[in-house]
Amino acid sequence: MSGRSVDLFEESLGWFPGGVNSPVRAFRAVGGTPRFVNRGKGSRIWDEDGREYVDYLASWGPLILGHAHPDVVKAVCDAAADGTSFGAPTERESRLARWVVEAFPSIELLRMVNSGTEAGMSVLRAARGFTGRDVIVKFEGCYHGHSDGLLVKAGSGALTFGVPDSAGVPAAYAGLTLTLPFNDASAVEASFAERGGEIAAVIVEPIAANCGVIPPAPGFLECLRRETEAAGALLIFDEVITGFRVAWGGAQALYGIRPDLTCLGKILGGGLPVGAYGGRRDVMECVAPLGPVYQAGTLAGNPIAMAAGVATLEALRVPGVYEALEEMSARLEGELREAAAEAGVPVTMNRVGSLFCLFFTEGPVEDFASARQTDAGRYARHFHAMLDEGVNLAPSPFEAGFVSLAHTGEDVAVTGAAARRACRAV
Ligand code: KE4
Repeated sequence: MSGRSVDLFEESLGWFPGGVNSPVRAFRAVGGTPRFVNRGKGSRIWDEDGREYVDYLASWGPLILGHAHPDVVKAVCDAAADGTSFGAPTERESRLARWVVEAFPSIELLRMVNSGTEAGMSVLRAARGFTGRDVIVKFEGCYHGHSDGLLVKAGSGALTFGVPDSAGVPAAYAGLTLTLPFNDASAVEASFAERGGEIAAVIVEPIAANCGVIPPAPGFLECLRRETEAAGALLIFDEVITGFRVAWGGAQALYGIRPDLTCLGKILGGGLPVGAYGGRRDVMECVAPLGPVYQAGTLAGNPIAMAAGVATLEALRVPGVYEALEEMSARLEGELREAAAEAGVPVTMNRVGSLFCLFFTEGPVEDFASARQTDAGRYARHFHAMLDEGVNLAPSPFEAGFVSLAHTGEDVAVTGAAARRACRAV
């Protein structure tokens, strides 16, 4: 392959580890040269060589409205014209908080931060500060950002590169993180029976979306709610991906579970750096300057990012939005299933609303162990075949795909035709 992406990758390898500013962008799981993107509009992105793609990566989730949505662009430009940051409270932060609290009744008090990682890191500190306990429970294959206590048997890039326990995390620290199999209620009950009194919190992606997409098994989330309640531990839903994605009120609305704390990110910032954590008032009142749990950030609540988030959420409050996402996503699912079936390629497609993934295995895929059965080599070949056909998917078998409000029936038809050719090729 030649062209601008190759040249730019050559240069970026001289600046950044792996030539990227986030590992999953480096195509290490699928091979080849990452495409350098210079423009997006609606459901499409263009690379530096002028090639156009139907995009289902959506910047790993934030762009539920599609790229360069006019309302978001206008909001960002208008906010920027008033100044980019003041280090002082602004009304824009409250405007975004208003929509968060409307969408998530479990969030009585929240704090804006700059990423999902900061949200995950901070929410754990608040949980430990509130309970006075040290042990955290997480689930294999779930990813909650790259803070030390959470990089234990993590998902996403950590899983893809087989380093679920990152170097640099002190064993003493990792030892405070108990990792259980996702969707295994009996393992949760056994751990609480044995160590319930030590557990500060359980943190979970209510729909696991960093080991491919795995919905919660019936009763699993209810088990987490019951066991944490009984043990005086806190239940934390990491809704960085699912928040505003699978429903206006996220997975907690979809499954009717009220967590004690929630992490948000991605869609919340509409493509700009925003994360948030929040929940029960009594817990959040432990956070500085009210209480002894310290957490801070120069650009937290940044007015430009807040403006992008407000514009995004206001577009999502329009009646019928989630029905439209469901309808287009179901059409895409049909096309991808048919393409694989016609080519005799065994696939399992897991989907919740506009959040989906394709496993190259007979399936079903209902837990981490079965997700790992996916044929990573076939995934990589399919990824490149689709890329060559002008369809951009996640460059890793252990990630998710996203349909936006900008995707049209034409996009889905183009994707289906590309998938028929790609499945035959793999
Ligand atoms: P960020 O720090 O990347 O904003 O958010 C961390 C995070 C927290 N919680 C969940 C459920 C997440 O999925 C993420 C980040 N997701 C990955 C991809 N699945 C971001 C892509 C990347 O690392 O570049």
